[in-house]
Formats: sequence, structure tokens, C-alpha cells
Amino acid sequence: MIRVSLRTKWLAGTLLAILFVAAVWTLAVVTNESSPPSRVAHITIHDYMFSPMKLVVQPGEHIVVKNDDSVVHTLTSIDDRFASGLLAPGYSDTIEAPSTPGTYDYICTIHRYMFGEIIVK
Ligand SMILES: [Cu+2]
Repeated sequence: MIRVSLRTKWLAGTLLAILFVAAVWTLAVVTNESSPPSRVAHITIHDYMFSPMKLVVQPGEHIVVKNDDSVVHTLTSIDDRFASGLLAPGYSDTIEAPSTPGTYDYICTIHRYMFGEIIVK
């Protein structure tokens, strides 16, 4: 008969407890990393145009506006619901879509012929 000392049992129990905690922790971290990121939409400005010109988003969704043009632009809602700051070439800003479903027109306040739509569904 194999005799197992109390100390060995205690060590084995402690080791099992540590392994269990490590496994749960790892699972929690992996689960957290695999959850879908919150949605972020993108609008790019290039050649004096917004792309896409029509963007469908969820209420309150964040939209990153990036100026890939060689001059300063803005993306500004025509009814002042949202606005980027002045976007120098290469810069971006994040705006938040309105929380109410609808179609929201916007322009560049510097080049007022530049326009686009954000559709909140
Ligand atoms: Cu502009």
C-alpha cells in the first residue's frame, strides 16, 4: 500500500486549486478578448468627397472621420447634431451618430458643395 503523507495531500490540493484558478482566469481573459468589439464606422475624405457618401449606422455608433486629402475639411451636420473639428490633412476625429433613427445630411463647412448622409437605423 502506498502511503501518502498529509503534507503531500495538502500540496496536491493546493496545486489543483491554483490550476483551477489559472484555468478560470485564462477562460475569462480569452472570453473577453473574443467578444465582438463595439462597432465603429469610418468615413474617409479624399478628392473633396466623403466616402461612403451614404453611411448606415446604429444609433449612437461612433464614426471615425479621416481626412486623406491635401486640404483642411470638416464633416458637419447641417442641423448641428454632430461635427468633426477642423481636419487637417492626415488627421481624423470621431463623431457620434444621433441616437434617433433618421437620415442626417452633412457638409464640409469649408467646401459647402461637399455633402453626405448618415442614416441611423
Ligand atoms: Cu472641405
